[in-house]
Amino acid sequence: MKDSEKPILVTRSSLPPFEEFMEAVRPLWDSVWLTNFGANHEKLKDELIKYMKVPYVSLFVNGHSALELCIQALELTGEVITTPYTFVSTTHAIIRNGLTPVFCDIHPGDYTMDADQIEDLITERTSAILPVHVYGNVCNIEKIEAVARKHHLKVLYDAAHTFGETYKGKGIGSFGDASMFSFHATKVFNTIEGGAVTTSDRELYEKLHRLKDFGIRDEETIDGVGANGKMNEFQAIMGLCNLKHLEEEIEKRRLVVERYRENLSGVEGLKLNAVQKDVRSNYAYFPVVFEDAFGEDRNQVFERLKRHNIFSRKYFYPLTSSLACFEGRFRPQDTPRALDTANRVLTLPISASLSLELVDHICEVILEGHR
Ligand code: T4K
Repeated sequence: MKDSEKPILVTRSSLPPFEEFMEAVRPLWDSVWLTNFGANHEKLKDELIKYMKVPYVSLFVNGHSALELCIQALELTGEVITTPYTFVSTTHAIIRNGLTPVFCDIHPGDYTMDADQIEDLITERTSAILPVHVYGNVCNIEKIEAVARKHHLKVLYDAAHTFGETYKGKGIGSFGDASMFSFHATKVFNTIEGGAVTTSDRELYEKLHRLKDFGIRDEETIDGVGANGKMNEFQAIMGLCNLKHLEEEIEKRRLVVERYRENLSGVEGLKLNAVQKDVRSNYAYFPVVFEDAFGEDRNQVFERLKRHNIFSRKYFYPLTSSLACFEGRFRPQDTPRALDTANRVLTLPISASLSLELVDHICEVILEGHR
């Protein structure tokens, strides 16, 4: 297939040079140590502590297990205040721990949880706040943590989209009680599948270590009802190789975002993602909200892009509070901004390998729908 005939997908995994990965996996054929906290696992963990500017990094087989097990490790109970404007994993992790998600509406500027509405949702059953740095947009950390302190609540961030970001010069994973990151193939940094929890709390780190290894404390003592959430050596090697090229990859993404902004800024009815002060962005996603003034609605643009072989995505539609598996259980209309945004948003293709010419082409196709 010629390059010009290939579909343009919402993203494309970053891979290290083939030989680099093969050289790095070769020693496994001597050591025959494939998983259970091997040498590469330990090396990746050490490198991430430095890169992410956090005291502790616990690696996981994927981001979702990291989130589920972190909720368990924090011993949350009752209700957890969270956002419905996220990938299904966030809500599932709460429910699969036997807890009740209480949905807070989103901020109109950056689509993260509206911190001014949290206090109204607190009851005597609330044990934690679980906000999402959605699209890599950083939540209102100061306000969230002030509310949490006042009401003695835990804070666990779903930071799946914010790998490598900093806020006021601090690693984004250094806030709250803990943060969960995803290293899935579709993310800015990938270990094929993978994830991590970062924390400043040594006790929590040690507990997570045991819980992702079935709750094993030592060969004869299993004192936690854990699961298997361990990252294996092939994943860790992919991470070590990708980490070497990460700054380059983020810079390429920055150029893509800049080009989108040049093409789409100032178009009536098109709302582009917020540019946040004090944040070093990783350019994970490029969401665009189609307001009535644009002339065509989100679904029309989505379909027209498809006819041009361009596959944008409706991240995050539907809201997790309106998923079929929860039918009748939640009231999506109680978070009207989230509901409206989910009906209007498209995330446009973005990856380090997307050429600026293709960005121009995507924008031209979008703007055909502008009245
Ligand atoms: N919290 C939040 C806020 C999250 O967004 C996520 C995951 C999690 C928690 C859970 O973390 P993990 O357990 O996943 O580590 C994708 C990802 O599977 C998921 O990781 C991600 N969020 C979510 C937003 O998107 P899909 O089903 O939309 O991905 P898929 O398979 O359609 O892939 C999208 C595009 O990526 C493809 O069109 C092409 C490209 N791609 C995909 C794969 C799988 C590649 O280039 N290579 C690949 O190997 O869910």
